[in-house]
Amino acid sequence: MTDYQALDDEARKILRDNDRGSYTVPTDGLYPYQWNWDSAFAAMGFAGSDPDRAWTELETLFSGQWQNGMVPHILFHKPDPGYFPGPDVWGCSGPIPSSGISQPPIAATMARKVWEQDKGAGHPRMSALVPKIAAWHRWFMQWRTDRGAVCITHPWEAGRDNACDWDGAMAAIDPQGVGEYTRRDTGHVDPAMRPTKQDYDRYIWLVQRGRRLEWDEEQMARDTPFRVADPGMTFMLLRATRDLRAMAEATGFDTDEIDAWITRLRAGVETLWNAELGSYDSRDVVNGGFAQCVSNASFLNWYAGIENADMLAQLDRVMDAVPHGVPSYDPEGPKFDAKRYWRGPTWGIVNTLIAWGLEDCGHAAQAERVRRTTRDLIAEHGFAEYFDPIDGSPAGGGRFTWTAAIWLAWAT
Ligand code: 2M8
Repeated sequence: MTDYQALDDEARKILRDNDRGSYTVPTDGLYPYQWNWDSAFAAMGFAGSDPDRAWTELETLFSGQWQNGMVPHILFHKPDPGYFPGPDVWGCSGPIPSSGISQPPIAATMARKVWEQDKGAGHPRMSALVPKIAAWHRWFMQWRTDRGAVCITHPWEAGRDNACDWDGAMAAIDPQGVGEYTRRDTGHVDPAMRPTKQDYDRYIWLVQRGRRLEWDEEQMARDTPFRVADPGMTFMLLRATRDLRAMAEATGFDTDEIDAWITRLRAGVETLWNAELGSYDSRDVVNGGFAQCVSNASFLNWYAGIENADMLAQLDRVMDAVPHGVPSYDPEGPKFDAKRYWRGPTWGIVNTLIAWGLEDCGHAAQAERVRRTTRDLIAEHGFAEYFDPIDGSPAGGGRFTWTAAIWLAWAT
């Protein structure tokens, strides 16, 4: 018999242990800083028991916002030798030492969730966040769209670091001159679960390029070898912009510009439909080709309010193919790797977003299937970063903030 009370207690303890006062680290050791979308999930996790702490999490995230509106993917509040690359490698000059790229924009969606649970006392805090979130979304619309689809300039920006989606664009990078560096991630977890050295050379090469160009968006966009339009980012920004609109309306913030973003993003989604694959897919903006990948991000269309019967059939297929879905890459695809991070494993956080979307669009049975499989994985194997979709074993870091957060807010 599963002891749900004990698991709830453990989830709350994980959030407390990873809490650094005004922000939460994803997990002790492996990720010792504040990550953007991890933090948004943490806010959701805190909301049920401590809305004040949930708002603080989001406010701390936006305290690192750059003048151009960008909200960095990592805020390096305190130096920590346990993670590479740190602030000295990024060389950024925002209000808080940070990385120079962003991450999946789910903060608006989570802010709305917190606000819905804390409408009275939370209203002024939500109101204060709205213009900041709008500035961030404006930055995405200005610097990260291609035909309305949201592009990434670094695999880390998508949050799905080594996804097969980027293989083609990564191969176009010649990481010559990147120099020697020491990875820290492989000292914390099994290297077979992490990106390869080939991947890391290119990650670091892209960071060095951004730094050389002083993180100037206009310059970085010129002659870049890496620019990929991502269904995950596009669906998440579309959903988040609708959530931003709801909050803007409630506070009297102008919604005309927000409506125009929604229209453009909606059009962008159409450019990511790969008819040959029968799925939403990443599109290399530099050479125009599709990645030919059904990933877990492909299934975020419902989360963005978009119905698609072919995707429903794809979802049934991938969930029938492995016992513990939703896998981050098609288990029947040629590159599937059950352990390697974003190339096969199941991620509870993405499952959460997929299931919310399914539920909103009236696919209750599918939503319940995704919820149950995620709940059982966590109940049986603990609060891991991600899971092997074939045998369910826990992978990556343990005692993970976002896994604890989805447990408390959604999985049970
Ligand atoms: C992973 O990414 C970081 C780089 O940002 C890393 O591997 O060093 C990803 O899973 C990302 O989505 C996540 O936000 C981060 C912290 O959990 O770890």
